[in-house]
Amino acid sequence: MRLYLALAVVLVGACSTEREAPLVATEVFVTRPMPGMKMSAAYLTLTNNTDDAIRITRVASPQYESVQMHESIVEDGVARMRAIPALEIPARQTVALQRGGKHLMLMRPTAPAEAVSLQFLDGDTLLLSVDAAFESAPR
Ligand SMILES: [Cu+2]
Repeated sequence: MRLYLALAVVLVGACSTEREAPLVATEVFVTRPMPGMKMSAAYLTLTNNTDDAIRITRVASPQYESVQMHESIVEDGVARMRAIPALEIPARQTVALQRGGKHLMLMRPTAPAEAVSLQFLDGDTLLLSVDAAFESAPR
């Protein structure tokens, strides 16, 4: 019985450590570049587990020359994207970056890669680093 309890504590401990990381990314994936295009989009869900808003002012990736935070908007009936200067995740909230909404634009790959590492920063402070796989088939 004692052993079971100890195991349960370890398991719960591992889970809550994961859950209690200040900023957590889930459902991360990167689109394969469209033919002839040197850009991909990245989608993910970001959860802020702290009591303060988290502000992402910059995203970087070693596999791309540039990463921009974008927002899809409809202007005069035309769908467009525009760069957003920062992404704020309110305290204890989740923000989804998804098709038709906010997303990351990965521009100009530096080398062929099968995985993409994304670094989320506030100024020069690294908030989170995640590895993402390309989605298996283009949609
Ligand atoms: Cu975009």
